[in-house]
Amino acid sequence: MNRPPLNLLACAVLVVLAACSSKEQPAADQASADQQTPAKAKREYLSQPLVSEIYTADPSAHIWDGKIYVYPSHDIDGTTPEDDLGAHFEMRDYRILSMDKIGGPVTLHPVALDVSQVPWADKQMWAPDAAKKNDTYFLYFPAKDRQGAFRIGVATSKSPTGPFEPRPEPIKGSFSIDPAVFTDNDGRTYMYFGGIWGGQLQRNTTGTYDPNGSKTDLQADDQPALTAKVAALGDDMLEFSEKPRDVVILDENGKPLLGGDHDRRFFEASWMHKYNGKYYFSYSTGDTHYIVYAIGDSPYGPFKYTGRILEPVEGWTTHHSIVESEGRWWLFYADSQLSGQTRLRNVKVTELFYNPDGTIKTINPFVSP
Ligand code: FUB
Repeated sequence: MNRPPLNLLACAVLVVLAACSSKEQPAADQASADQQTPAKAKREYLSQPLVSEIYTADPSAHIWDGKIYVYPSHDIDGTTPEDDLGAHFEMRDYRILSMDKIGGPVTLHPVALDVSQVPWADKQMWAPDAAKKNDTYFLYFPAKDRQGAFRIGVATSKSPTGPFEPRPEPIKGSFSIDPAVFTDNDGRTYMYFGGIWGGQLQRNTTGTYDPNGSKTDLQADDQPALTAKVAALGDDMLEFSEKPRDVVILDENGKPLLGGDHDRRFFEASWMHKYNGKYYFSYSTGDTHYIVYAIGDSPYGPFKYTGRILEPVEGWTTHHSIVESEGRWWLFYADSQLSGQTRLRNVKVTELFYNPDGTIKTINPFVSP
């Protein structure tokens, strides 16, 4: 029997392959995928990871004695499957980054605090922040206790890069995640904190952690949204000096943002900075992936929702901090550029610009084509 010519065989194989692939993907999806793939492949990141030796996220930046210190989470490649409550963020320790100037070499310091050193903490050392008072540095960090409730702990050191010595108990009256500590010009220090869903704010509405409380905020779309908390710290920087109160974020009509307003309502990742005498409270909208901000006249608020700082990055989460260095403003943030995986992030920095009216120019984490 005559064999068919090779080019005919090749054509037949191609036809079969094409038929198989069109069975896996509907034609419309295939067309849109074809349109998206080249664009996605061409996407260029606005900035590059600060370090690639380890995975880092949640960068809280501070400038002390002319040097820039970044306090990030240290992401690890754990085995827990991804869920809506962030069980896959299994971090166990903190390592600090420092640099003399933005754009210069970055030093990755050794472990500053490990979960095994913290008597009350069980797991999930999430987004930290730091503060300095006199000659002491304070590291504030959330972790789950043995009941599975997030609390916020504090550890001290004489060096900004640690090692830090943890207090034996969490801060009294603390709950939830993502502490961000801000010292005002009058020397008073405030902690902003909280996060919904995995951050458990919706399980702390009565003042006591309810392990059976709701997993999300999705049941209360027409109610004022759950929001961040703020409390002043005492002179020793180790405890709250008052009961935490709500960080109220108002819409354009002076009404609190509603739970259903997912593009604007608070989710997690509080930060506070001051610009031209105004207080800028910024945060992540979580499931819609924006970093947004609201402006107020007092560190307690209320704050008026003003706009977006950062459009969605690659990956599910981002988390930020804003600092001024040598007269320029910088946004530290994180994405998943190095790994392509939500649980393994890397911190970055880019310049942030204000408009003459004090609003912030929205940043696209990708270079526009
Ligand atoms: O890194 C764990 C959690 O993911 C943080 O606490 C949140 O802000 C989000 O970045």
